[in-house]
Amino acid sequence: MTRVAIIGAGPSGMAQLRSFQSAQAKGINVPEFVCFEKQSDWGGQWNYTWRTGLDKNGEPVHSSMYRYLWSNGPKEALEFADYSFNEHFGKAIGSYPPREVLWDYIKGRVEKANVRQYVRFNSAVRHIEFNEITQQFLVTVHDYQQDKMYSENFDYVIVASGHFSTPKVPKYEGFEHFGGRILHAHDFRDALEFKGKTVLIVGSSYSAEDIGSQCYKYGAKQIISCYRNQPMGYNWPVNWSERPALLKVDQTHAYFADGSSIKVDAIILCTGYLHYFPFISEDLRLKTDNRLYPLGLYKGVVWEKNTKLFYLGMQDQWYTFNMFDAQAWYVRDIILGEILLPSLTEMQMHTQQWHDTENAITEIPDMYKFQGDYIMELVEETDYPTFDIEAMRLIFMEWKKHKKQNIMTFRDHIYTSVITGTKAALHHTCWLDALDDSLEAYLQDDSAQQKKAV
Ligand code: FAD
Ligand code: NA7
Repeated sequence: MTRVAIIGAGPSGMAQLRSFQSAQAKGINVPEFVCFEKQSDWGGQWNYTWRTGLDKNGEPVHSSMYRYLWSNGPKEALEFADYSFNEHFGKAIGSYPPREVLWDYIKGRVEKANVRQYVRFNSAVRHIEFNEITQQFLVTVHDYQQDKMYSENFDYVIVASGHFSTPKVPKYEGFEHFGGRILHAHDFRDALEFKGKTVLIVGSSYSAEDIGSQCYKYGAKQIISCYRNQPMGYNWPVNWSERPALLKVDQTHAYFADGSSIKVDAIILCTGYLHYFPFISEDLRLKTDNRLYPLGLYKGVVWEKNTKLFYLGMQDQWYTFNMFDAQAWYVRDIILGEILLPSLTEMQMHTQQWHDTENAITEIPDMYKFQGDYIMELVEETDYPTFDIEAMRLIFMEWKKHKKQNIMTFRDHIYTSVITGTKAALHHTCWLDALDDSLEAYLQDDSAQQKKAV
């Protein structure tokens, strides 16, 4: 029987499981699929751990998420087309749920689909190589439950191991002598650690914006963020300022490209992540920076030089869960023989065109359009329920506008679901005041609290 290995049970791997199960439910014969997950539960980044460094098995800790993390984009732009928020929660909720609430939602769909049985947990994939003679992959796994290594053959491999876990760590003069804590965003867990402190944030993208906002919300004395290219440029609170590039530090101070310096207590490097796949043989390994259309992947998923290998979720992400779905359904249909691939040259030309189009983008809103168009190109080729991507693009435009208006209140806005037409409910507490972000606190009866509109 044809065998498919899925590496990782984060949202991308879970989408792949659901895609096979949905075909099965329609009476279609699907291959045997096995998902290997190195953690003891599914959810990938959304499966929070307080640990940093190594996990209980000695594997690098995967999740970079932290306490009090709320969705950084509207949930209406990431909703599954086949499993709505309404279906899961049975009522309208706010548009920017905390991590635990989104984790619950992702799990709800795959629990309903009953696909947990296909996941081998505590199983870290150690090595994947392709045998030209048998035309199969040999996948070597460390099963931590039995503490044994074993290898199995598969006809297809789908890599869904994520790319926001291996920190990109720049080096600055003086780091060895700095008297405070230096950490990468990957190891940031609890903003309360920085209460009353002056924090330097290096970087100007999502982690910088959100970790700085966390520190502000939980009582940091002062925040300085610095950029090497573009400032984030929001209307920051009075105790948050942006400076140009960091040049060096000494035991107490940070020095910037504009000649200024300031005493800081801690430095958080929000400098991004590496696409890192040490478990894949060199010839099959994706090498890319964090971008919307990496080279080497036809339709963003097919490894052009060996079309039995696929990568899911390797793009920089405006869209997330519904993009992973579009990819998973598309990959499934290639494996099922429903979609036929063109020649290598045609695939490469197609990829190059999209890659060049991405390179020509100068405005952020064009990125929403670009990724939306990409998703629709995949959706149209499968039976994944189609949805109004243009309506989602408009939600992103609103989101951007709200962030510009006030970076500390954008999460208090609500949107209408593109999937169900349901308007989100105003959350009972403003984001800045909502210090308890547990599932229970978030879903508690709204009438007990005073609603505050923006
Ligand atoms: P991951 O979630 O990274 O899952 C990959 C899985 O593969 C993990 O479970 C991991 O344990 C497993 N794995 C890795 N290597 C191996 C191996 N060798 N063997 C076996 N298993 C392995 N997205 C949003 O939509 N909204 C947000 O608000 C948001 N906030 C974010 C905040 C942070 C700090 C980060 C880092 C990301 C955020 N994201 C957000 C993006 C997030 O990456 C995606 O939502 C999503 O988790 C990606 O899913 P994935 O399955 O591709 O990868
Ligand atoms: P991103 O989005 O890849 O951004 C990385 C940031 O780090 C970006 O601003 C970079 O600046 C900056 N960077 C990278 N290297 C350096 C050095 N050497 N010095 C200074 N600044 C540097 O990663 P994030 O962690 O913000 O976001 C990843 C995901 O996590 C995202 O999907 C979110 O949802 C959460 P540049 O712009 O290149 O000048």
